[in-house]
Amino acid sequence: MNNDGCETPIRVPSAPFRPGESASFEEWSYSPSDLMKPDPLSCEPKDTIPHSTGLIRVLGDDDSRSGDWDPDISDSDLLIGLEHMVRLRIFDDRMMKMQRTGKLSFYMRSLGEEAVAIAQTMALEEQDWIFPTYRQPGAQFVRGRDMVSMICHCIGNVEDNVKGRQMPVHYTYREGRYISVSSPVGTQFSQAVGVAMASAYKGLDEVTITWIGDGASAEGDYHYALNFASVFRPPVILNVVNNQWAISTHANLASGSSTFADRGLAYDVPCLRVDGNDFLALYSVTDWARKRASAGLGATHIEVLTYRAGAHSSSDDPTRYRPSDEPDVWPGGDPIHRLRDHLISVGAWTEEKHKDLEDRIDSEVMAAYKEAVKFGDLAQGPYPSSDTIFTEVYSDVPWHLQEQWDEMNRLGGD
Ligand SMILES: Cc1ncc(C[n+]2csc(CCOP(=O)(O)OP(=O)(O)O)c2C)c(N)n1
Ligand SMILES: [Mg+2]
Repeated sequence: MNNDGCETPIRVPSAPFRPGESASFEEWSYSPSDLMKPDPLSCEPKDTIPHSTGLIRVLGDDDSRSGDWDPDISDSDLLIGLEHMVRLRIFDDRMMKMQRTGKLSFYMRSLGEEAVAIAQTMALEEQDWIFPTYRQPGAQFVRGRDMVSMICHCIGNVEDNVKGRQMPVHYTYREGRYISVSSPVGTQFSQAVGVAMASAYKGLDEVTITWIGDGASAEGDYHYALNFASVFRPPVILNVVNNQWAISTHANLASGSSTFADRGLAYDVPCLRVDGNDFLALYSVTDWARKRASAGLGATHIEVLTYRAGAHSSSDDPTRYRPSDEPDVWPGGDPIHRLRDHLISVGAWTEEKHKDLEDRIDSEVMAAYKEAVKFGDLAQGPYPSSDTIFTEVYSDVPWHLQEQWDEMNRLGGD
């Protein structure tokens, strides 16, 4: 039977819960002590079979950190990570409000997924390349991007570093080796493998990290990337962020495998499945994968198990396709609360300090917005000059574009 109750010769998985139903997930039985950490320098792909079907965790349900995967990271660095996550959440909240009041044309939040890019980028070296999706803007905070410049991009004003050529949130940050987010989803995966191959060819200690969504991992780009990673063993970290949804399509339509992680085993690449709301576990698996990559042992394939707690984008209404209580019953909890509660439990943080941090960051975001609109707002501009349509792609503008450029000027383009 398919979803409509008709006999069908093919299996068409339906989402486990739809609006009006009550969502529930099985309690996670995975604990930090379940999985040992293999030596990254001698581990064979087949040694990671348990890691691709289980779940690597460090932060337990009692807020403590433990297990073989507990990484070498200090409380002071964890506090930096916590601050970046809080900054991203507040930035997202404010920008979404700007979108709702007509000050931005479009926006996408990372709600519930803040730990992913922030923990993983913190585990890298600064020369490493980042090939993100729109759900990893947090990596830019780790790499030091100024919030004013991010807002200028989202508005598309004269200070937008990509001059209005990209959708909002599809950032480019050259100084941070953060490669332009692609609107056609999935393209970054094979590009990342290519760049990693180039780094290896040049003999540089540069690792490339990339992410793809569960939905986009059903595309060919994902498999091309894995195949090249399997054959050439470049220094690349390939993450599939399984946040359960691809807009309104459930993750179960993107893969028939038991987990997203274990698909990489067929390509003879080590595979890890990690609790994506556990900052410490994310840091740990990325550090492990980087050590292998840097030692010339090739790619690691990681499923980041998480939940997209918000709407897909400002154009989406998830109450149309999933129960409204579903985000609340996700067993992975909230990544910010989990790290905050851990740091409080070891005496490195307090509720009061957390509240002060939120207030300080909220003021920071509002000050950044006021600064950004000095370079133009959505309604009034100024916007990048129309001449920039023709610049910065070719060093010598080809004749057919020059003709169009001249015509635009004749017709009175700005
Ligand atoms: C090649 C391509 N197909 C379709 C789209 C439209 N689209 C944009 S995002 C998206 C869902 C992606 O879901 P997923 O890969 O799970 O990432 P998530 O949004 O959950 O992070 C789709 C279908 C697109 N941008 N590019
Ligand atoms: Mg998804």
